Formats: sequence, C-alpha cells, structure tokens
Amino acid sequence: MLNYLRPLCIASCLSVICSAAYAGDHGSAVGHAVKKISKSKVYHVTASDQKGMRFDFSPTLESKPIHKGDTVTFIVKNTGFVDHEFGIDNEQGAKKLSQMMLQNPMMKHAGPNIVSLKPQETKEITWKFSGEESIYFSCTLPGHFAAGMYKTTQLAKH
Ligand SMILES: [Cu+2]
Repeated sequence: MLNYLRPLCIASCLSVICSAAYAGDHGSAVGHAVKKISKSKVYHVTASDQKGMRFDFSPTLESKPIHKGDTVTFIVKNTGFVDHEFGIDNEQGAKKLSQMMLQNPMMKHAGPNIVSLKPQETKEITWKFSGEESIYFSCTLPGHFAAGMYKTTQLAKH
C-alpha cells in the first residue's frame, strides 16, 4: 500500500515545488497576466521546430521594444510538429523550470505566465510587465530551452 502511494506523493510534491518556483499565484518575477487584450502593443509569435526550435516575434523585439509598465498581448501560434509552450519569466525562473522538466519529463506544470500549444494551435496571453527588467520568453518542455527555444529582452525605459 505504501509503495503504491509513493509515486503519487512524489508527483504532487514536485508540482507544488514547480509552481512555487516558476509562477506563483499572480504571475512571475517580471509581472502578471491581464485579462483584457492590449490595445497598444501586440506581437505575433510563432513557435516552430522545422529549422531548429525557436520563437519568432513580429514585429521583432528590437524594432518594437517593450517598456517597463507596458501591457502587451502575445498571439502565439505553434507552427511546428510537436507541442510547445510560451512562458514569461526572468532568467532564473526559466532556467530552473527547464532544468526540472529535464529531470522529470512527465511533470505537469501550468501558471498564469505560460500557454501550452499543440501543433497548429494559437493562443494569446496578455502580460503587464513590472518588476525585473530582464525578460525570458521560453519553452520549457524537456530539451527545448537547451535547443534554443527562448528569446530574451531588456525592458526599455520610458
Ligand atoms: Cu518547445
């Protein structure tokens, strides 16, 4: 009986650790999710895996930077052949979660700062940027972060 229960306990403990480390209740170290779509700043993001795993932003983050305090909508489309995620966090949060996912590939995780996308699926997330200024957009599915599936940006000052 005890042996039977043990894997369940490990799984639920991990998911608690994971959400505490990565998302928290309201967002992440770099802001929080917002329900209303941004009227001023929208990026279309593709998550792809045909020519390496990557995110592409349109417009690019270089040509249209995000400023501290901005509310931004990301319309994310998975144009690849496998599942992907789009998460918003700081470097520490993104790296910690991708490391945990590598060690526990079956681990389920979710949070207000992550959208999960099946192939050809499109979802949107609206985020108010506050807190830390160094941002990591990342896919933390096992091996994807290491393969280069992330983009970083530094919030611009007004
Ligand atoms: Cu991915």
